[in-house]
Amino acid sequence: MPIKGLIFDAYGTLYDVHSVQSKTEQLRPAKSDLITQIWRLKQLEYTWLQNALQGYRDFGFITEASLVFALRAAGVEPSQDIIKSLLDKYLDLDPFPGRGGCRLAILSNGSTAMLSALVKNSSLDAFLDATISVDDARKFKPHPECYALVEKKLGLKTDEVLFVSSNSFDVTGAKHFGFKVAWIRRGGLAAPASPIGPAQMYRLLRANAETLGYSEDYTVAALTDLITLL
Ligand code: LAC
Repeated sequence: MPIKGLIFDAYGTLYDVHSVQSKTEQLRPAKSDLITQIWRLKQLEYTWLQNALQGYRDFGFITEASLVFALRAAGVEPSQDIIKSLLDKYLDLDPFPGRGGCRLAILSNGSTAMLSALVKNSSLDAFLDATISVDDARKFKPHPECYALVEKKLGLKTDEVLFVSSNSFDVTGAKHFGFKVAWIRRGGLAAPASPIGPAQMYRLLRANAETLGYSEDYTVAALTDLITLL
């Protein structure tokens, strides 16, 4: 089947979640890397925990709860000012460069409110046919009901979709669901120098391929390389 739709993950794929570091640097320079990395690790962990609990609280709640965890873990008092300033940055993350008759859409763990702010603030809304939030499934990726939203919302069959993500757990989930998958491999690490810091730890855990046997169909280095697949 020809590919009729390109469906993108948002956080980490179209938007750089680590761009919050510009704010953590301003607020707590000595703890900036630690807060930034723990925040994202814990945010995803909380989505999986919520799925396992079979309860749903949207990504805005998860993002704030994981931020409070990260601040406390880094020894920083989670004041309302710090929390607000960092959550505001989450609605205006830096987009990665590069975009590209396929339909283009986002399928993200982000809540409807978070995603509409994000695509508007980055002007990506003009390029997208749809921005699909897992809010409608009340589960987080990699739950199959999340990926099933693509057919419900866009009428695209599973084999008409190329799903694009830099998050290796999302590659596993999308492949398990049946999509063709392109993995954007951003900075995986094989043999880091020792000792390593929080950013290297993050890359070791999240930027290397998962080993559960659901391998991607294509690996690219950047969004701009996707054009070679179409
Ligand atoms: C998303 C998370 C997985 O955008 O980054 O869905």
